[in-house]
Amino acid sequence: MSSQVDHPAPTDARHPGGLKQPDLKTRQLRAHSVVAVWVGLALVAAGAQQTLPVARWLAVHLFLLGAATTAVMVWSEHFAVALLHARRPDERRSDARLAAVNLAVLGVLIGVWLDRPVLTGAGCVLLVAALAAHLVVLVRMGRGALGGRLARVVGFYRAAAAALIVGAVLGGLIATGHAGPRYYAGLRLAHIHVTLLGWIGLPVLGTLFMLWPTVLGVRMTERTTRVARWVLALTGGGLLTAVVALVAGRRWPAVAGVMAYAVGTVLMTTLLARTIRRRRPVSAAAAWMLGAAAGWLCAGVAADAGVLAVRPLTEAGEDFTLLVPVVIVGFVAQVLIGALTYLLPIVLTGGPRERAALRAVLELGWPARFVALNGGVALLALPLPDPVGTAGLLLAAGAGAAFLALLVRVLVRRGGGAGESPSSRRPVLLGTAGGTVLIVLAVLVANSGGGTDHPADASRAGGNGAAVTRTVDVTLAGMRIRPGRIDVTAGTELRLKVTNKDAQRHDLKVEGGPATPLLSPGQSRTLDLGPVTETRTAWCTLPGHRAAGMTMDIVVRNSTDDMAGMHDGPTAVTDDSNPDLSAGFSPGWKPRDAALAPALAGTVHRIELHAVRRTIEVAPGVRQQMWTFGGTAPGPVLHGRVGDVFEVTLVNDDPAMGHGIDFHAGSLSPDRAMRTIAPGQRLVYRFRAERAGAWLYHCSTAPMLQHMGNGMYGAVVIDPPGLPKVDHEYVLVSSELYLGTPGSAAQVAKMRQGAPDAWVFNGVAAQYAKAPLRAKAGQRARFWVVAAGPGDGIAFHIVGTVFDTVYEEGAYLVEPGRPGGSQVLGLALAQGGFVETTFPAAGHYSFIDHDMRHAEAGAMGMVEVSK
Ligand SMILES: [Cu+2]
Repeated sequence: MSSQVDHPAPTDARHPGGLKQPDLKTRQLRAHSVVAVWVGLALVAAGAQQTLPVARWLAVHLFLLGAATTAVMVWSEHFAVALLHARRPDERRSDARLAAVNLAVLGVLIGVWLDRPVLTGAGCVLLVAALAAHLVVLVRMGRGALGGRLARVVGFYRAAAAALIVGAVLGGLIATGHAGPRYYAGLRLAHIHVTLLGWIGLPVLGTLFMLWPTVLGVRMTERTTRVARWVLALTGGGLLTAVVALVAGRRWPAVAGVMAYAVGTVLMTTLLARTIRRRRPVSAAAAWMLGAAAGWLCAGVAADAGVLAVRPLTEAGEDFTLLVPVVIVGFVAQVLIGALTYLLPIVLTGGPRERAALRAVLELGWPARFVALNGGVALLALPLPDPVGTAGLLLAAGAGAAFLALLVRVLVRRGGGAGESPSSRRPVLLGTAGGTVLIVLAVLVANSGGGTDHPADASRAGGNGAAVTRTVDVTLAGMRIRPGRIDVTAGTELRLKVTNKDAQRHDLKVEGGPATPLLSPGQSRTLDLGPVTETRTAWCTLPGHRAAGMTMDIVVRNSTDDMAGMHDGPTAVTDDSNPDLSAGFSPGWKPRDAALAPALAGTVHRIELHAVRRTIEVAPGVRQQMWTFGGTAPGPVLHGRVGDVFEVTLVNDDPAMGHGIDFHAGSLSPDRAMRTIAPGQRLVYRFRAERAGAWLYHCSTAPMLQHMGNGMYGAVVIDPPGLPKVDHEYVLVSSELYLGTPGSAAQVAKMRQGAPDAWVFNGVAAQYAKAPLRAKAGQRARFWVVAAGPGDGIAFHIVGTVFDTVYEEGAYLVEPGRPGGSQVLGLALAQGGFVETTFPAAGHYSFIDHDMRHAEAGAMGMVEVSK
């Protein structure tokens, strides 16, 4: 009978998969056990969605990379032998390849899980090697083999193996952080396409060519061989084009490639349709499901091409995830259910009567299940509001569960069947059980992730047309979440578009709400919070990151609040959370010149200082109202020599508050000179600088904690007699920075607790990290330092240097020509001094407060030393 040649696997129905050989059975059993283990782990990961940072990634990869890869490897080799009538490859080598693939997958999964790029990379390399070996076997098998009319189908398996090799390389680049933010989106899209449409899609497509006619109970049409060749060329070639284009970031060739793939699937579906004859199919249920599955693949791929055509590639990644339910549930899971419905009765029974009885059980209520499954997929795929999407999920899951129940019933009944050798059935039973779990998992995976994949459009939700939808861009970078606070009106439908702009990975978890997966650099994800009715926090779940400051507040205001709308806009700027020091300063921002201006000429210096409030950029992108002397915080540096007289006129230009001034450099009765003057008043403060040193001046009005904490301080530098000239002379006034409304309870509480938002040099956090001081190798530099507080002193240190001169509070502690050196200028509050050093070579020398709590929160800068 010629059909023996035409459709070898299914028509060789008593022994599909050649299960006659006992050793093969054992191997199949082993392989299926491995698949089942992967699936079980995937279920655990899918269930742990909200608690584990990479749970969703793990669930998807345990399912598709672990379980599906093992299954595809085993079955593609098996079917290839049958289709080509070739000799079975060496078993030990087959087992070795399979073991290598599983080991590789394990390495990749653990590597990503523990964030060990080396392990991930090694896993990818091993995976590529094992798949290359698999591909070589599939290619060699074709040589000299007799081949049948469906030998062409083996081409699909070869293309699939090549696809996974490409997918593994791309995935490896992404997972090990080699993609880089610029190419990230394109590489990720290419990775998803090549694995889903190539590794999973192509073998299923190929297998359909032989499964379909047998399900219908007809001979395949004459044109099958030709069509198979065309379909392979279109899908394989199209996919290759799309992947190359996506990697290169070129949209239109990618669209063309996906369109070609779509045309290939349509061509195949057309062939399936032409094969339909008037006679009753062997299994109408299986036929309908396989047909619908092919339809979903066509629809999914066409929609994918549409998404790529209208959306920038950087955003298409999010939309593509919407197609996952279509491909995994509509196509893969449905093919699986259809195939099992047809194959199981053939596999499990001996005679036609028994077979018909069993088929009747498996087809029980199939029209309803068919409608539920496909209706569910449709609801999941369409951009419908959430209740409808959930209904779709329940429908699809219900259909899967119903089939599972029927399977269990069949398997339990068959378990006690007479005339059957239980051991010969075991592999099949296990494979079947694995397959059904796959279906359930597919539904789970496709829709897990805290609703982030669901296209629920919040603005369309419910009948409440008044609901406001707001999308806020949230960035993760430099141990900060920005904005640090989002103010919303109660009931606002809030969406967070979370982007990781850091070099390391982060995620974002909303209290009692959804969480993003662990985001690699450049990756972004949208969290749909739905209507927000109470204040919540959000944070990065990685160990220590929350404590380091990666938190965000979502603050709900009543809609009647007259503040409503004040913070609306894409980036509601925080006013009281720790600044993001990795961010850039606003355009036009200038650092405060740290160079010490020459001493004032003459011996009497008349200076007018205005007490005035100013809003200043005190940290990257953070503006804060400061109370200042002369419009800057710290106020101007007064530089003179011993014996100079300073006549400072303080003018209080503050609209509402009294201020005074206290110069530590002078010695005089405080009563009149340091009195508080009312707004609009003037005060002359006259002192003679009788001793050298770096002195503090500050506001003398109570509460001084607040006046100083809000910026009212400065330095007076009086050169010691005979001070040698140096190449560079800098002044750095250290202080704390307290954000928030000046004088507010919250801000003052931070001052009292000694919990500043930042520590700063010359008033601005990290300013000399962004705008380094400059020097040349071998040059000598002097750093004057004054500790203004109001709460913390300083341990001033310059990384990579030794101080050969230390002048602390009026005396030399260390001088050149003596053996001792110094590493730190330690100043208690209100103390001052200077250090000198010579930069030994070109390089970047950080200067810091060696109290690392201070350094890491802004008290750091850089001296860039050139040759
Ligand atoms: Cu004051």
